[in-house]
Amino acid sequence: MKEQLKKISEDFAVQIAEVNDLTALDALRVAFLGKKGMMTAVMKGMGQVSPEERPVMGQMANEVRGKIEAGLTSKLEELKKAEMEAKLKADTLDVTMPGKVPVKGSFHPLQQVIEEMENVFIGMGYEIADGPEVEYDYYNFEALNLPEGHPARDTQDTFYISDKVLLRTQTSCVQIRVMENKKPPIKIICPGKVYRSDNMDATHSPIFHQLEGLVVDKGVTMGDLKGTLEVYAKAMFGPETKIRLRPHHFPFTEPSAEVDVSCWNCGGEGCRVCKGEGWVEVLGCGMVHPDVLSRCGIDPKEYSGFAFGIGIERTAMARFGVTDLRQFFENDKRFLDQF
Ligand code: 2NM
Repeated sequence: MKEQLKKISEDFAVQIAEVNDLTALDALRVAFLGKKGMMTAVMKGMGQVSPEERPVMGQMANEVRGKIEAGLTSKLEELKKAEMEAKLKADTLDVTMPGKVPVKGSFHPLQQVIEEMENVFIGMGYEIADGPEVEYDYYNFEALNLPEGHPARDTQDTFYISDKVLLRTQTSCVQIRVMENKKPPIKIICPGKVYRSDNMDATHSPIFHQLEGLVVDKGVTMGDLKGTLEVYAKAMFGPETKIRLRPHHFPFTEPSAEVDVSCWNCGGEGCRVCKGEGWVEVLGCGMVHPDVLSRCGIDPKEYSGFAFGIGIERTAMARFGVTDLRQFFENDKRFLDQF
């Protein structure tokens, strides 16, 4: 038995040295200390040992078992430590590596122009109103003095959803809805998308953007309109900018006018931007037609109002020197990155 224990002890010393993972370690534990393991077999033979020798053998067996247990424990710790070290090494953070610079986006040039315009009018006390892009024929045309068969409807041919439902051709429908629902004073701007069944070219698009303004109160005059547009023009095109109103016709305003600003490029001398004119047309406006007011439940004898409509694309083309409107809709990053 003594020989047997000595052999077990030596075998264990050799085999534990070769273990280098947890599975092998467990297999070794089972082989030496398990129920069917070598130590158990030795202990079973203890009954055959003479009573004198038994305490000596017992002590020796305990020593061998203790040595095996200690060997297994220290190997386990060694393996765990190695595993942790490997993990730490793999997770190393190199703080000297160059950082990743996040790609910073920017607002679309049309959105930039819309926000600039909004800020000018917010500064004059206007509120922003919006409404549906899919509209009733009534709000888009009829309420604005454009009954069925009116020749001006041809210049605003749009996309019909049904007989009475269409894609709005201007944002004026939002203003009609506001006038129907709110008593004056009214002081609003309506920026948004509008639709016309035009073919795409350098100056036309079936989808474009407008910002329309509306003021209704007691005693609102054409002078108020002109002063308002002067503030707008100076803010958008520079403090030296002059404006001029040319008589025009819109069915929903009377009188109506088209508005030119002195050329921001040459100051009025005449250049490529203003095509030698010294002036550039930037918007349409007028005093809200009394029939439009009364149709919305506003008494034209008590109240008057002015309105104006500004084309966003056109203003953005002027502002950024863009000559082809299609570039705003193509989403070519090389174009957009310039703004
Ligand atoms: C323009 C030109 C002139 C306009 C009129 C109205 C409303 F709803 F009050 F009648 N909203 N917008 C108007 C007037 C729009 O765009 C060139």
